[in-house]
Amino acid sequence: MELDIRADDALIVVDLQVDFLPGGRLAVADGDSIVAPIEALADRYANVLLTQDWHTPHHISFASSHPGRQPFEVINLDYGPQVLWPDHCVMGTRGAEIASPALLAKAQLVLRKGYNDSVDSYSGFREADRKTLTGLAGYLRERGLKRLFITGLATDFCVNWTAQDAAANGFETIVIEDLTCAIDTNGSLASARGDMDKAGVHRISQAELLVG
Ligand code: VGL
Ligand code: ZN
Repeated sequence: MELDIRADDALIVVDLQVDFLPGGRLAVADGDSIVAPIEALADRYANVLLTQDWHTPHHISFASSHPGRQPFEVINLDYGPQVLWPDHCVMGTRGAEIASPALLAKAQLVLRKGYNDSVDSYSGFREADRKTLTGLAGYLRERGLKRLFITGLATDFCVNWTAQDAAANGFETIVIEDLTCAIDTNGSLASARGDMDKAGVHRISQAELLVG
């Protein structure tokens, strides 16, 4: 697939935050390697949007909120299975900051998610209860942004869920896979790829973007 970049496209950079980079509290391997290439790509888009994981201090997705549980264990909550994580991206802390000042300066919207104490939100569109909406779909529709190019962290969690919900909302959705990095716990990367394919999400490499 070869794609040109249009004026009504949006580049969505998912959760490029200090805690998800090496040295952070939920570091994604090689996460730092995609920062400069995403910054360069962002200069080719008229519309750049960011998502920001933004949790309460004792968020339900933290293993520390469940005595006796360890990070990367899965528990069942009323909305379904939940992977437990190390404490990360606590609202207002250094770890929650967007790791790229250049992207932060360029962003037209920084969409925070995961701020409800008792519900996680991998997706930028909809919380893990699959009911509570963030408003992102309405924002994109009102702005006439039709095609979404998704990059960032992590491929198998927040990129995956955001991309699936984007496609479900009728947006043409393209994940630029080599501008994402995965956590890959318990086969999560392989299942994320299968789920994105089923949802009609296109997965491309940045080389497929035509320089125009
Ligand atoms: C993410 C795990 C927990 C992500 C966020 O950005 O992919 N993963 N919170
Ligand atoms: Zn999180």
